[in-house]
Amino acid sequence: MADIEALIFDVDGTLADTERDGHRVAFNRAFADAGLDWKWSVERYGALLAVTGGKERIRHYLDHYNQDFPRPEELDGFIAALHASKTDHYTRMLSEGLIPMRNGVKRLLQEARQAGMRMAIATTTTPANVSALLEHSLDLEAESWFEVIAAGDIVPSKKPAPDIYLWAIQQMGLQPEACVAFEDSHNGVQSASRASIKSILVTTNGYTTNDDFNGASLVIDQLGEPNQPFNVLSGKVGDFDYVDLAMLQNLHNRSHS
Ligand code: XBP
Ligand code: MG
Repeated sequence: MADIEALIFDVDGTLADTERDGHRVAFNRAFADAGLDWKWSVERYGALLAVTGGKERIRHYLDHYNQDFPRPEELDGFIAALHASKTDHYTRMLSEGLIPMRNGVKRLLQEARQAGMRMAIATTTTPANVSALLEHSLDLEAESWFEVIAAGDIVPSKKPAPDIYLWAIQQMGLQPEACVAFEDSHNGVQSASRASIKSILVTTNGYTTNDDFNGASLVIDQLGEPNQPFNVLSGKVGDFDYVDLAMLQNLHNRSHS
C-alpha cells in the first residue's frame, strides 16, 4: 500500500474531551442567560449527542424533549442567537485553558509536523471553537499546522453525512485512500467511511465507548504514550501500543489489503 499522505482529525471528543465539561456547560450557561429554565444533565446531553451540530441539537431538543415550550415565531433566529451565546461561553472557557488535549495528541501532531505529513481538520463544530481550542490547549500557532480546517456550516449536511470529509479531501487535492481519519463517535466514523476513507482510527471517550463503530479500522481508548499504552477495543495493532506514524502506516496497509 502507498504511503499515507494526510491525517484528518475530528475535534470534539477526538483532539480533546470537549463535550461533557465544555460544550454542555456552555449550552446551559447560554440557556440561563436567556432566562430559560432548560438544563442539560450529563446523561441527557449524552442522548442529545446523537445529533451533531449545536443549532441542530437545540432544535432536536425542542422537538423531542421539550415539545411544550412555546416556540417563538422566528425559531431559526431564536436558535441562532442562543447558539451564538453558547459559542461565546465555550470559547471563553477554552481561553481559560479549561479543556486539555487528549493523551498522545500533541506528541503525534508534533511527530507528523516534523515528518512533513499533511494535516487537516474535519469537524461539525463552529470554526471559532476550533481556533480557540488549538490556540489555548495546544499551541499559539497550532492553527497553522493544519492545511485545511473544515468546520461547522461550511457544508450543508453535518456528520454522519460525508460532506465535511469530502470537502477537506477535495481542498487538499487528495484521494480518500491516501488519508487516515481520526474519530471518536459513530457519527464521525460514518462520515469518514461514507467519504470512502478506509483508514479510520477511533479513540473512544466516556460518551462514545458503546457506539457502533462499524467501518473503523481500529478502536482504542486513547492514542497513548510510550509509557502509557492504549487498550484495544476492536481491531488489530500488531506490536504497537501507542499511536505514532509507523503504527499508522501499518494500520493503513492493513486497512487497504
Ligand atoms: C461535534 C459536535 C458539535 C459540538 C458543538 O461532533 O457535535 O456539535 O457538540 O459544536 P463531531 P457547535 O466531533 O463529530 O464533529 O455548537 O459549535 O455546533
Ligand atoms: Mg467527535
